[in-house]
Amino acid sequence: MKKSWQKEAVVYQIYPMSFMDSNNDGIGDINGIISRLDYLKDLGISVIWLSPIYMSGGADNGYDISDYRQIDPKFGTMEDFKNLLSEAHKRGLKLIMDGVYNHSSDEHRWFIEAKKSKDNPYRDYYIWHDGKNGNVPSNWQSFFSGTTWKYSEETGQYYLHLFTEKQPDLNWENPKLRQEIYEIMRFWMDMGIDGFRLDVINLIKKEEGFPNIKENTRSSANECYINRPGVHDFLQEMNREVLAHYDCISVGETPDVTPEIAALYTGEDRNELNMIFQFEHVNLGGGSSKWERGKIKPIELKQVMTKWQKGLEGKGWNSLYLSNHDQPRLLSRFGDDKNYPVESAKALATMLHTLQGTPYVYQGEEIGMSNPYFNRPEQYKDVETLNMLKEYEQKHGKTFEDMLPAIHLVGRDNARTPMQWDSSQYAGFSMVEPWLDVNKNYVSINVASQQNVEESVFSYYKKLISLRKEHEVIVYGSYFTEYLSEHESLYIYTRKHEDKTLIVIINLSSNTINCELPTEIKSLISNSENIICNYKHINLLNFPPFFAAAYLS
Ligand code: TEU
Ligand code: CA
Repeated sequence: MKKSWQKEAVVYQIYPMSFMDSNNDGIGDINGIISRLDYLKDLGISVIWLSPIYMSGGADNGYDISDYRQIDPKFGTMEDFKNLLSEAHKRGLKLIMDGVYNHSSDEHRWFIEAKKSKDNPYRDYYIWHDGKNGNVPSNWQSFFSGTTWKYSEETGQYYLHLFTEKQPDLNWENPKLRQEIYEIMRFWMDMGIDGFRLDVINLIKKEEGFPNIKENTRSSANECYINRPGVHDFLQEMNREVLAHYDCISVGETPDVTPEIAALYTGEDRNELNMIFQFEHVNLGGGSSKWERGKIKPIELKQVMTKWQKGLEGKGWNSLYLSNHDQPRLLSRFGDDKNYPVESAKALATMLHTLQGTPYVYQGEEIGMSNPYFNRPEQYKDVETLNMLKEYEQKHGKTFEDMLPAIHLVGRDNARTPMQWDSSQYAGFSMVEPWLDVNKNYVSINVASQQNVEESVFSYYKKLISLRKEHEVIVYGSYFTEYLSEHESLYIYTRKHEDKTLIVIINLSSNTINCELPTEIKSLISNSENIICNYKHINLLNFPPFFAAAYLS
């Protein structure tokens, strides 16, 4: 396997609106991020990924971009951004930006032009259709509720939007559009950024003729606009035109992929992307849609992680994440935020940092932030949640109260509450009331109370990140072998690199597990050093709730 800084990195995702507010308007900003760079340096991460800070229509918190080359004034100025970049680089931190190129904002100059007339030079930057039999062109459903087609009065045609109607899809079939995107990417790369996280990049190719989705299933959507074969031509072109010319990191966000498909996006000889975000583990919990999900069994999580470890081994590279700005807090989803918040935060972190792949830490998980469980409708801001509420009310007569359990479980606002820096009002995020309420638990769960405290979740993350720098086996270790794979909650695996073996044991449940370890593991451990553990005393017959330990031999 080729060695690279992309594989050795630990990436930290910043959601700028909620990270740090420097000018007290209640919204996080670039100068706020600069003021916290030393914190990130102390944590030990090597790459910062910034969710979008470009000029935006504000319909999807920045994922609806109205000018790809400007900074949204609510975050600061271009000068502030350049300053952030140089301050990050000064500290040896790399910085990557979000590239949102499947769609723009309807407030983008291109779209304002395009919708004017059918012969406007920008018309073909977007996807237009007359409709079929006096109706929408297809039965496709938006990720954010309702049809994906919006009728545009000016020209009597529909345009496609896989997300909100304020996010028209860009037409990648148009070579001029593709060149514009590559130029934008070069603009930022030439400024000195270190790469891109590419938003829903496996959706950019749509099936010709826009066939109807047969059933509302994933494989059916795959026949229309997800992972279409032609997407690889676009990505190889993007690689040739942009990525290959820089020493950069490229990570694609790709819903609905399998390891086989992921190998196509990330295979080293394929010249597409370094790595992708798959969704299988975050989509666990059953149900026909996101809002019908239930609890996740530890064994299901084990099985998915193992599937991806084995599936990409030698064929591609994993991105490892348990949360981001679209997911609930990992502690609340995979751990036990009521009874074992600290233990489960550490156990899950152990898994995140010791599987093969590049770990991504989402702001706040390193101090064990959990879902806020807001109970009032006005506390929710996310367009996905708000649209869902409208849809479920219209279609199924459901009220906010009816939907609250689902929102508590998977709503996106759960992860977007302001970063908890200290126990002062508004958690040290701002001096004024923030755009989204602070989680009430900030009084006890915050950075100030954890930095330099040995037992804290923060110190545990710091330790894991530093172990990655010390031991190559954590990065490059291969030959993932799982033990007791049928066990309902003990996750046990080893990884090998040269003459080193890493052994990891994690109890993914809130129960104490009595279990005799396999002989092979016992003998490996007997000749090894314990490099991290989230309990003071280790008893290898009796694993307390969310026990986690890693050994090196
Ligand atoms: O997310 C894409 C995506 O798949 C999400 O819509 C996901 O399915 C959903 O959030 C799960 O509930 C990306 C961005 O990460 C997200 O913030 C944007 O809203 C979306 O694309 C549109 O740009
Ligand atoms: Ca601000």
